[in-house]
Amino acid sequence: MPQAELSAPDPAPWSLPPVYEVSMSHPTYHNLIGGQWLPAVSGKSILNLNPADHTDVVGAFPSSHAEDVALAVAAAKKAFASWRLVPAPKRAEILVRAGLLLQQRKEEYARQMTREMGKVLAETRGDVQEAIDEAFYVAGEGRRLFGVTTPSELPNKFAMSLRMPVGVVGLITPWNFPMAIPSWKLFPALVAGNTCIIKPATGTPLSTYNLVQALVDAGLPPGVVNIVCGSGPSVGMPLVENPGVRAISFTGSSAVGAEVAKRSAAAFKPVSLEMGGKNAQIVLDDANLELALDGALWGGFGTTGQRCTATSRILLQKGIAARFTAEFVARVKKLKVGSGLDESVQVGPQVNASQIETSARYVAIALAEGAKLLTGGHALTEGVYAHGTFFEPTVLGGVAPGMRIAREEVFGPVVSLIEFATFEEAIEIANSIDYGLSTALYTRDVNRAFAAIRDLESGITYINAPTIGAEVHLPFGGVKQTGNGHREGLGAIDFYTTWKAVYVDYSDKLQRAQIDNAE
Ligand code: UN1
Repeated sequence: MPQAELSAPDPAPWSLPPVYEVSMSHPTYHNLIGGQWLPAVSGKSILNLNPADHTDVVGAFPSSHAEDVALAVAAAKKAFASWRLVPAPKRAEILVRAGLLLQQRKEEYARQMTREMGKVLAETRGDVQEAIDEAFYVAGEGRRLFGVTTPSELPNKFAMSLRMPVGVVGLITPWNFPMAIPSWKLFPALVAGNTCIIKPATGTPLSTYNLVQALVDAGLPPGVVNIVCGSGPSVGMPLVENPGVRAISFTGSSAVGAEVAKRSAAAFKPVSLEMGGKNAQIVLDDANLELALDGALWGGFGTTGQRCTATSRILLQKGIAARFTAEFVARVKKLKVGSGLDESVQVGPQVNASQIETSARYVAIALAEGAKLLTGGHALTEGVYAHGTFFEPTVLGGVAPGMRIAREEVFGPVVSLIEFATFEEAIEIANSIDYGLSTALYTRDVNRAFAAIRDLESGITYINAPTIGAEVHLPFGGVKQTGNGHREGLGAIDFYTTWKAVYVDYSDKLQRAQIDNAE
């Protein structure tokens, strides 16, 4: 049995920079397995392209398969034997140091993230900041992994419950928050004593490398975090099905989430799923309209509409609907679309061509259903847009709650306007979908605000603030088909630990629970 390490590990003498070789003028990155940067067994790689300019190759990343996953699982298992014995406050110190390193590297990492993912610099700085916030928040958990003590029913017997690590955990993360979301999963998993294999989104792995590099430089021992890059079917599913992986945390689409859940269930493996949204912002007649417009613009078109929490339905009460619509459309028309590296741009590209196709397809579906195109609706393909995947900020009016455009997730810069008469009707429309991630209500009526907090079926509700903008230390997740009941942020530790009940009998005789207790 390995001994517990009493001091934090030395800063990573084993670490190599992830840039392994340069070919065709772009860097080639390898998997991180057991502290070594290894090429995929297949020898193949996947190019990471700048969505604002596909001639700009960010790097080549390994195209891995089940055999790479198996190597990573073996490394993570080996590392677990000693990592679980490192005192949690010491594990937490590594997170603090990683957070400090991320602060130093924030600008560099934000620029790299804009290059690989597309969102504007202000937002990629926010994404790195979210990982910094998560590091400092979760580091506090190192001294707060509280268990519970309770009186035993028998004399001279002590009872307590402890949080134990789960073991090797598999983390599958999306492209829209390529550093923040990996940090939501990695940091609580690590502080709780687990070892991890992370599969970053196929199109945006570099930001996950940067996050893990900060951990490595902060002193994380080899094998505690392993990165395996590749597609969902070739890496994600083998990770889910590998018997050495004890739990899976997944953020992504509902279709893939359903498959992950099915395969995890077959192995009785705990799985945390965070999936889609069709988030509504409700604007009542008494709302501060300026504030509601600012919120709708940011919630709808921030991150080019590519957040799970993005505002995709705006529910307008009849008294303000015409004014709001006119003003909103005028503001949307003025949004500057372009490369996120240009500080004056407000809306970056969509992440890839398939997302553009989805946006275009949903506009066509909406128009066929009878919605009206108020602005936008097309891919931008000319001039400065020629080499990227850009889509016009789009507003659809006259949308009825039953239409597909009002019920299905688009994950692009496409916002639907729906009118309603009464507050009760607004709540009903907001709740009439299969998803339940985020909702927002704009009103000055405190009574309605509290009724909405109670009645809106969503994991997150904002009053007089947009549907995006969750902070790391509150629970993040949704109800209905958005998730399966787990939460990131507050509550994540519950997923990455398992309870152990402990009984210490100091009576020096056999005491039978339930039986001797009855006397
Ligand atoms: C997402 O919506 O995909 O709450 C993640 C927010 C961010 C995280 C969003 N902090 O908007």
